[in-house]
Amino acid sequence: MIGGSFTFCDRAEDTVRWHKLCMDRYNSNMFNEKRLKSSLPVEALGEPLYFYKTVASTNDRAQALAQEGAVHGTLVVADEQTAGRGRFRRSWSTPPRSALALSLILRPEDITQVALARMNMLGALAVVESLGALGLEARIKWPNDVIISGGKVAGVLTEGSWMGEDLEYAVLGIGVNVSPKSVPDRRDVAYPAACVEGGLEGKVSRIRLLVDILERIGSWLNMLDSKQIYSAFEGVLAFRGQPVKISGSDMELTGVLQGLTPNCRLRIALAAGEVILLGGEDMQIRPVDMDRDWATLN
Ligand code: BT5
Repeated sequence: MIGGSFTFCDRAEDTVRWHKLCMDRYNSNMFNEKRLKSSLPVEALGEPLYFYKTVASTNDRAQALAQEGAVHGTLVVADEQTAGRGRFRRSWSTPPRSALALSLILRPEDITQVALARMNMLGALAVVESLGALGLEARIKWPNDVIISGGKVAGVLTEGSWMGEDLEYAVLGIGVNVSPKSVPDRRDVAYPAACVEGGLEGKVSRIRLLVDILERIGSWLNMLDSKQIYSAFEGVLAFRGQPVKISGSDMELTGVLQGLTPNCRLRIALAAGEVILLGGEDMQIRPVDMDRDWATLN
């Protein structure tokens, strides 16, 4: 028996492969419903918990649950998504054993359209703060991406269901690339992608990261209408003070990113000195000199 396994690991590459297999198994075992449940709820979020090994999209699952009446704080988590979504039906990849995919059902009282836009930024802010606590400098690439020096490490998708003027519920979906296995090929993504572990030494506990993100969402949630949250967003806004190129379906312009308005629109100073506000549509923002500025984030 011992001789057999010794023979298996005789070649260096076999030993490496075997070690990787064990680490993968170890990490996937660490990310399970029982362990996650024992750390929840936090700040009234994460209960009930719906945990899936594989699901099409946690946002779709959460929407279905919300329509059936799921309460505020309900959390949907999956180890793998087979049809994860970004904005405007773009796809979001979540391979197994490597990433976080979560969707929170929120039913805050007296929510406004502005607060919904802020909720989206709040998801990104919570990830930025959690990564900061791990020692990673992250920024929000407006309106819903989290970037670190290597590229996009997380994306947020907030969807609301309205009854006239009233918000019935919001689903706040967050995807985070944790281990290198989660990083899509450069040819498959619009921006370079990165992962949390790529900027750190050692492994990151997906459960601890998830719980920390929830805690931060929970502690900001009843401050959605506050000035503090708006300054927190601006404080971590990527490319602030830099020339950026903004492109939408039928426009493209270049200007200096000054900051945000309280309802999370962009303030852009054009070359002629005029300041315009942009937001609400499918827009892409990137530094004018993408190659030079990408690594600096600020
Ligand atoms: C987003 O959209 O970035 C929002 C992603 C939200 C995903 C979460 S996961 C949990 C929940 N359930 C869901 O079904 N969705 C949410 P957007 O800004 O539209 O960016 C989408 C683009 O990001 C794609 O077109 C790709 O270019 C790129 N992309 C896809 N997967 C990626 C990944 N894992 N890492 C980095 N970039 C990715």
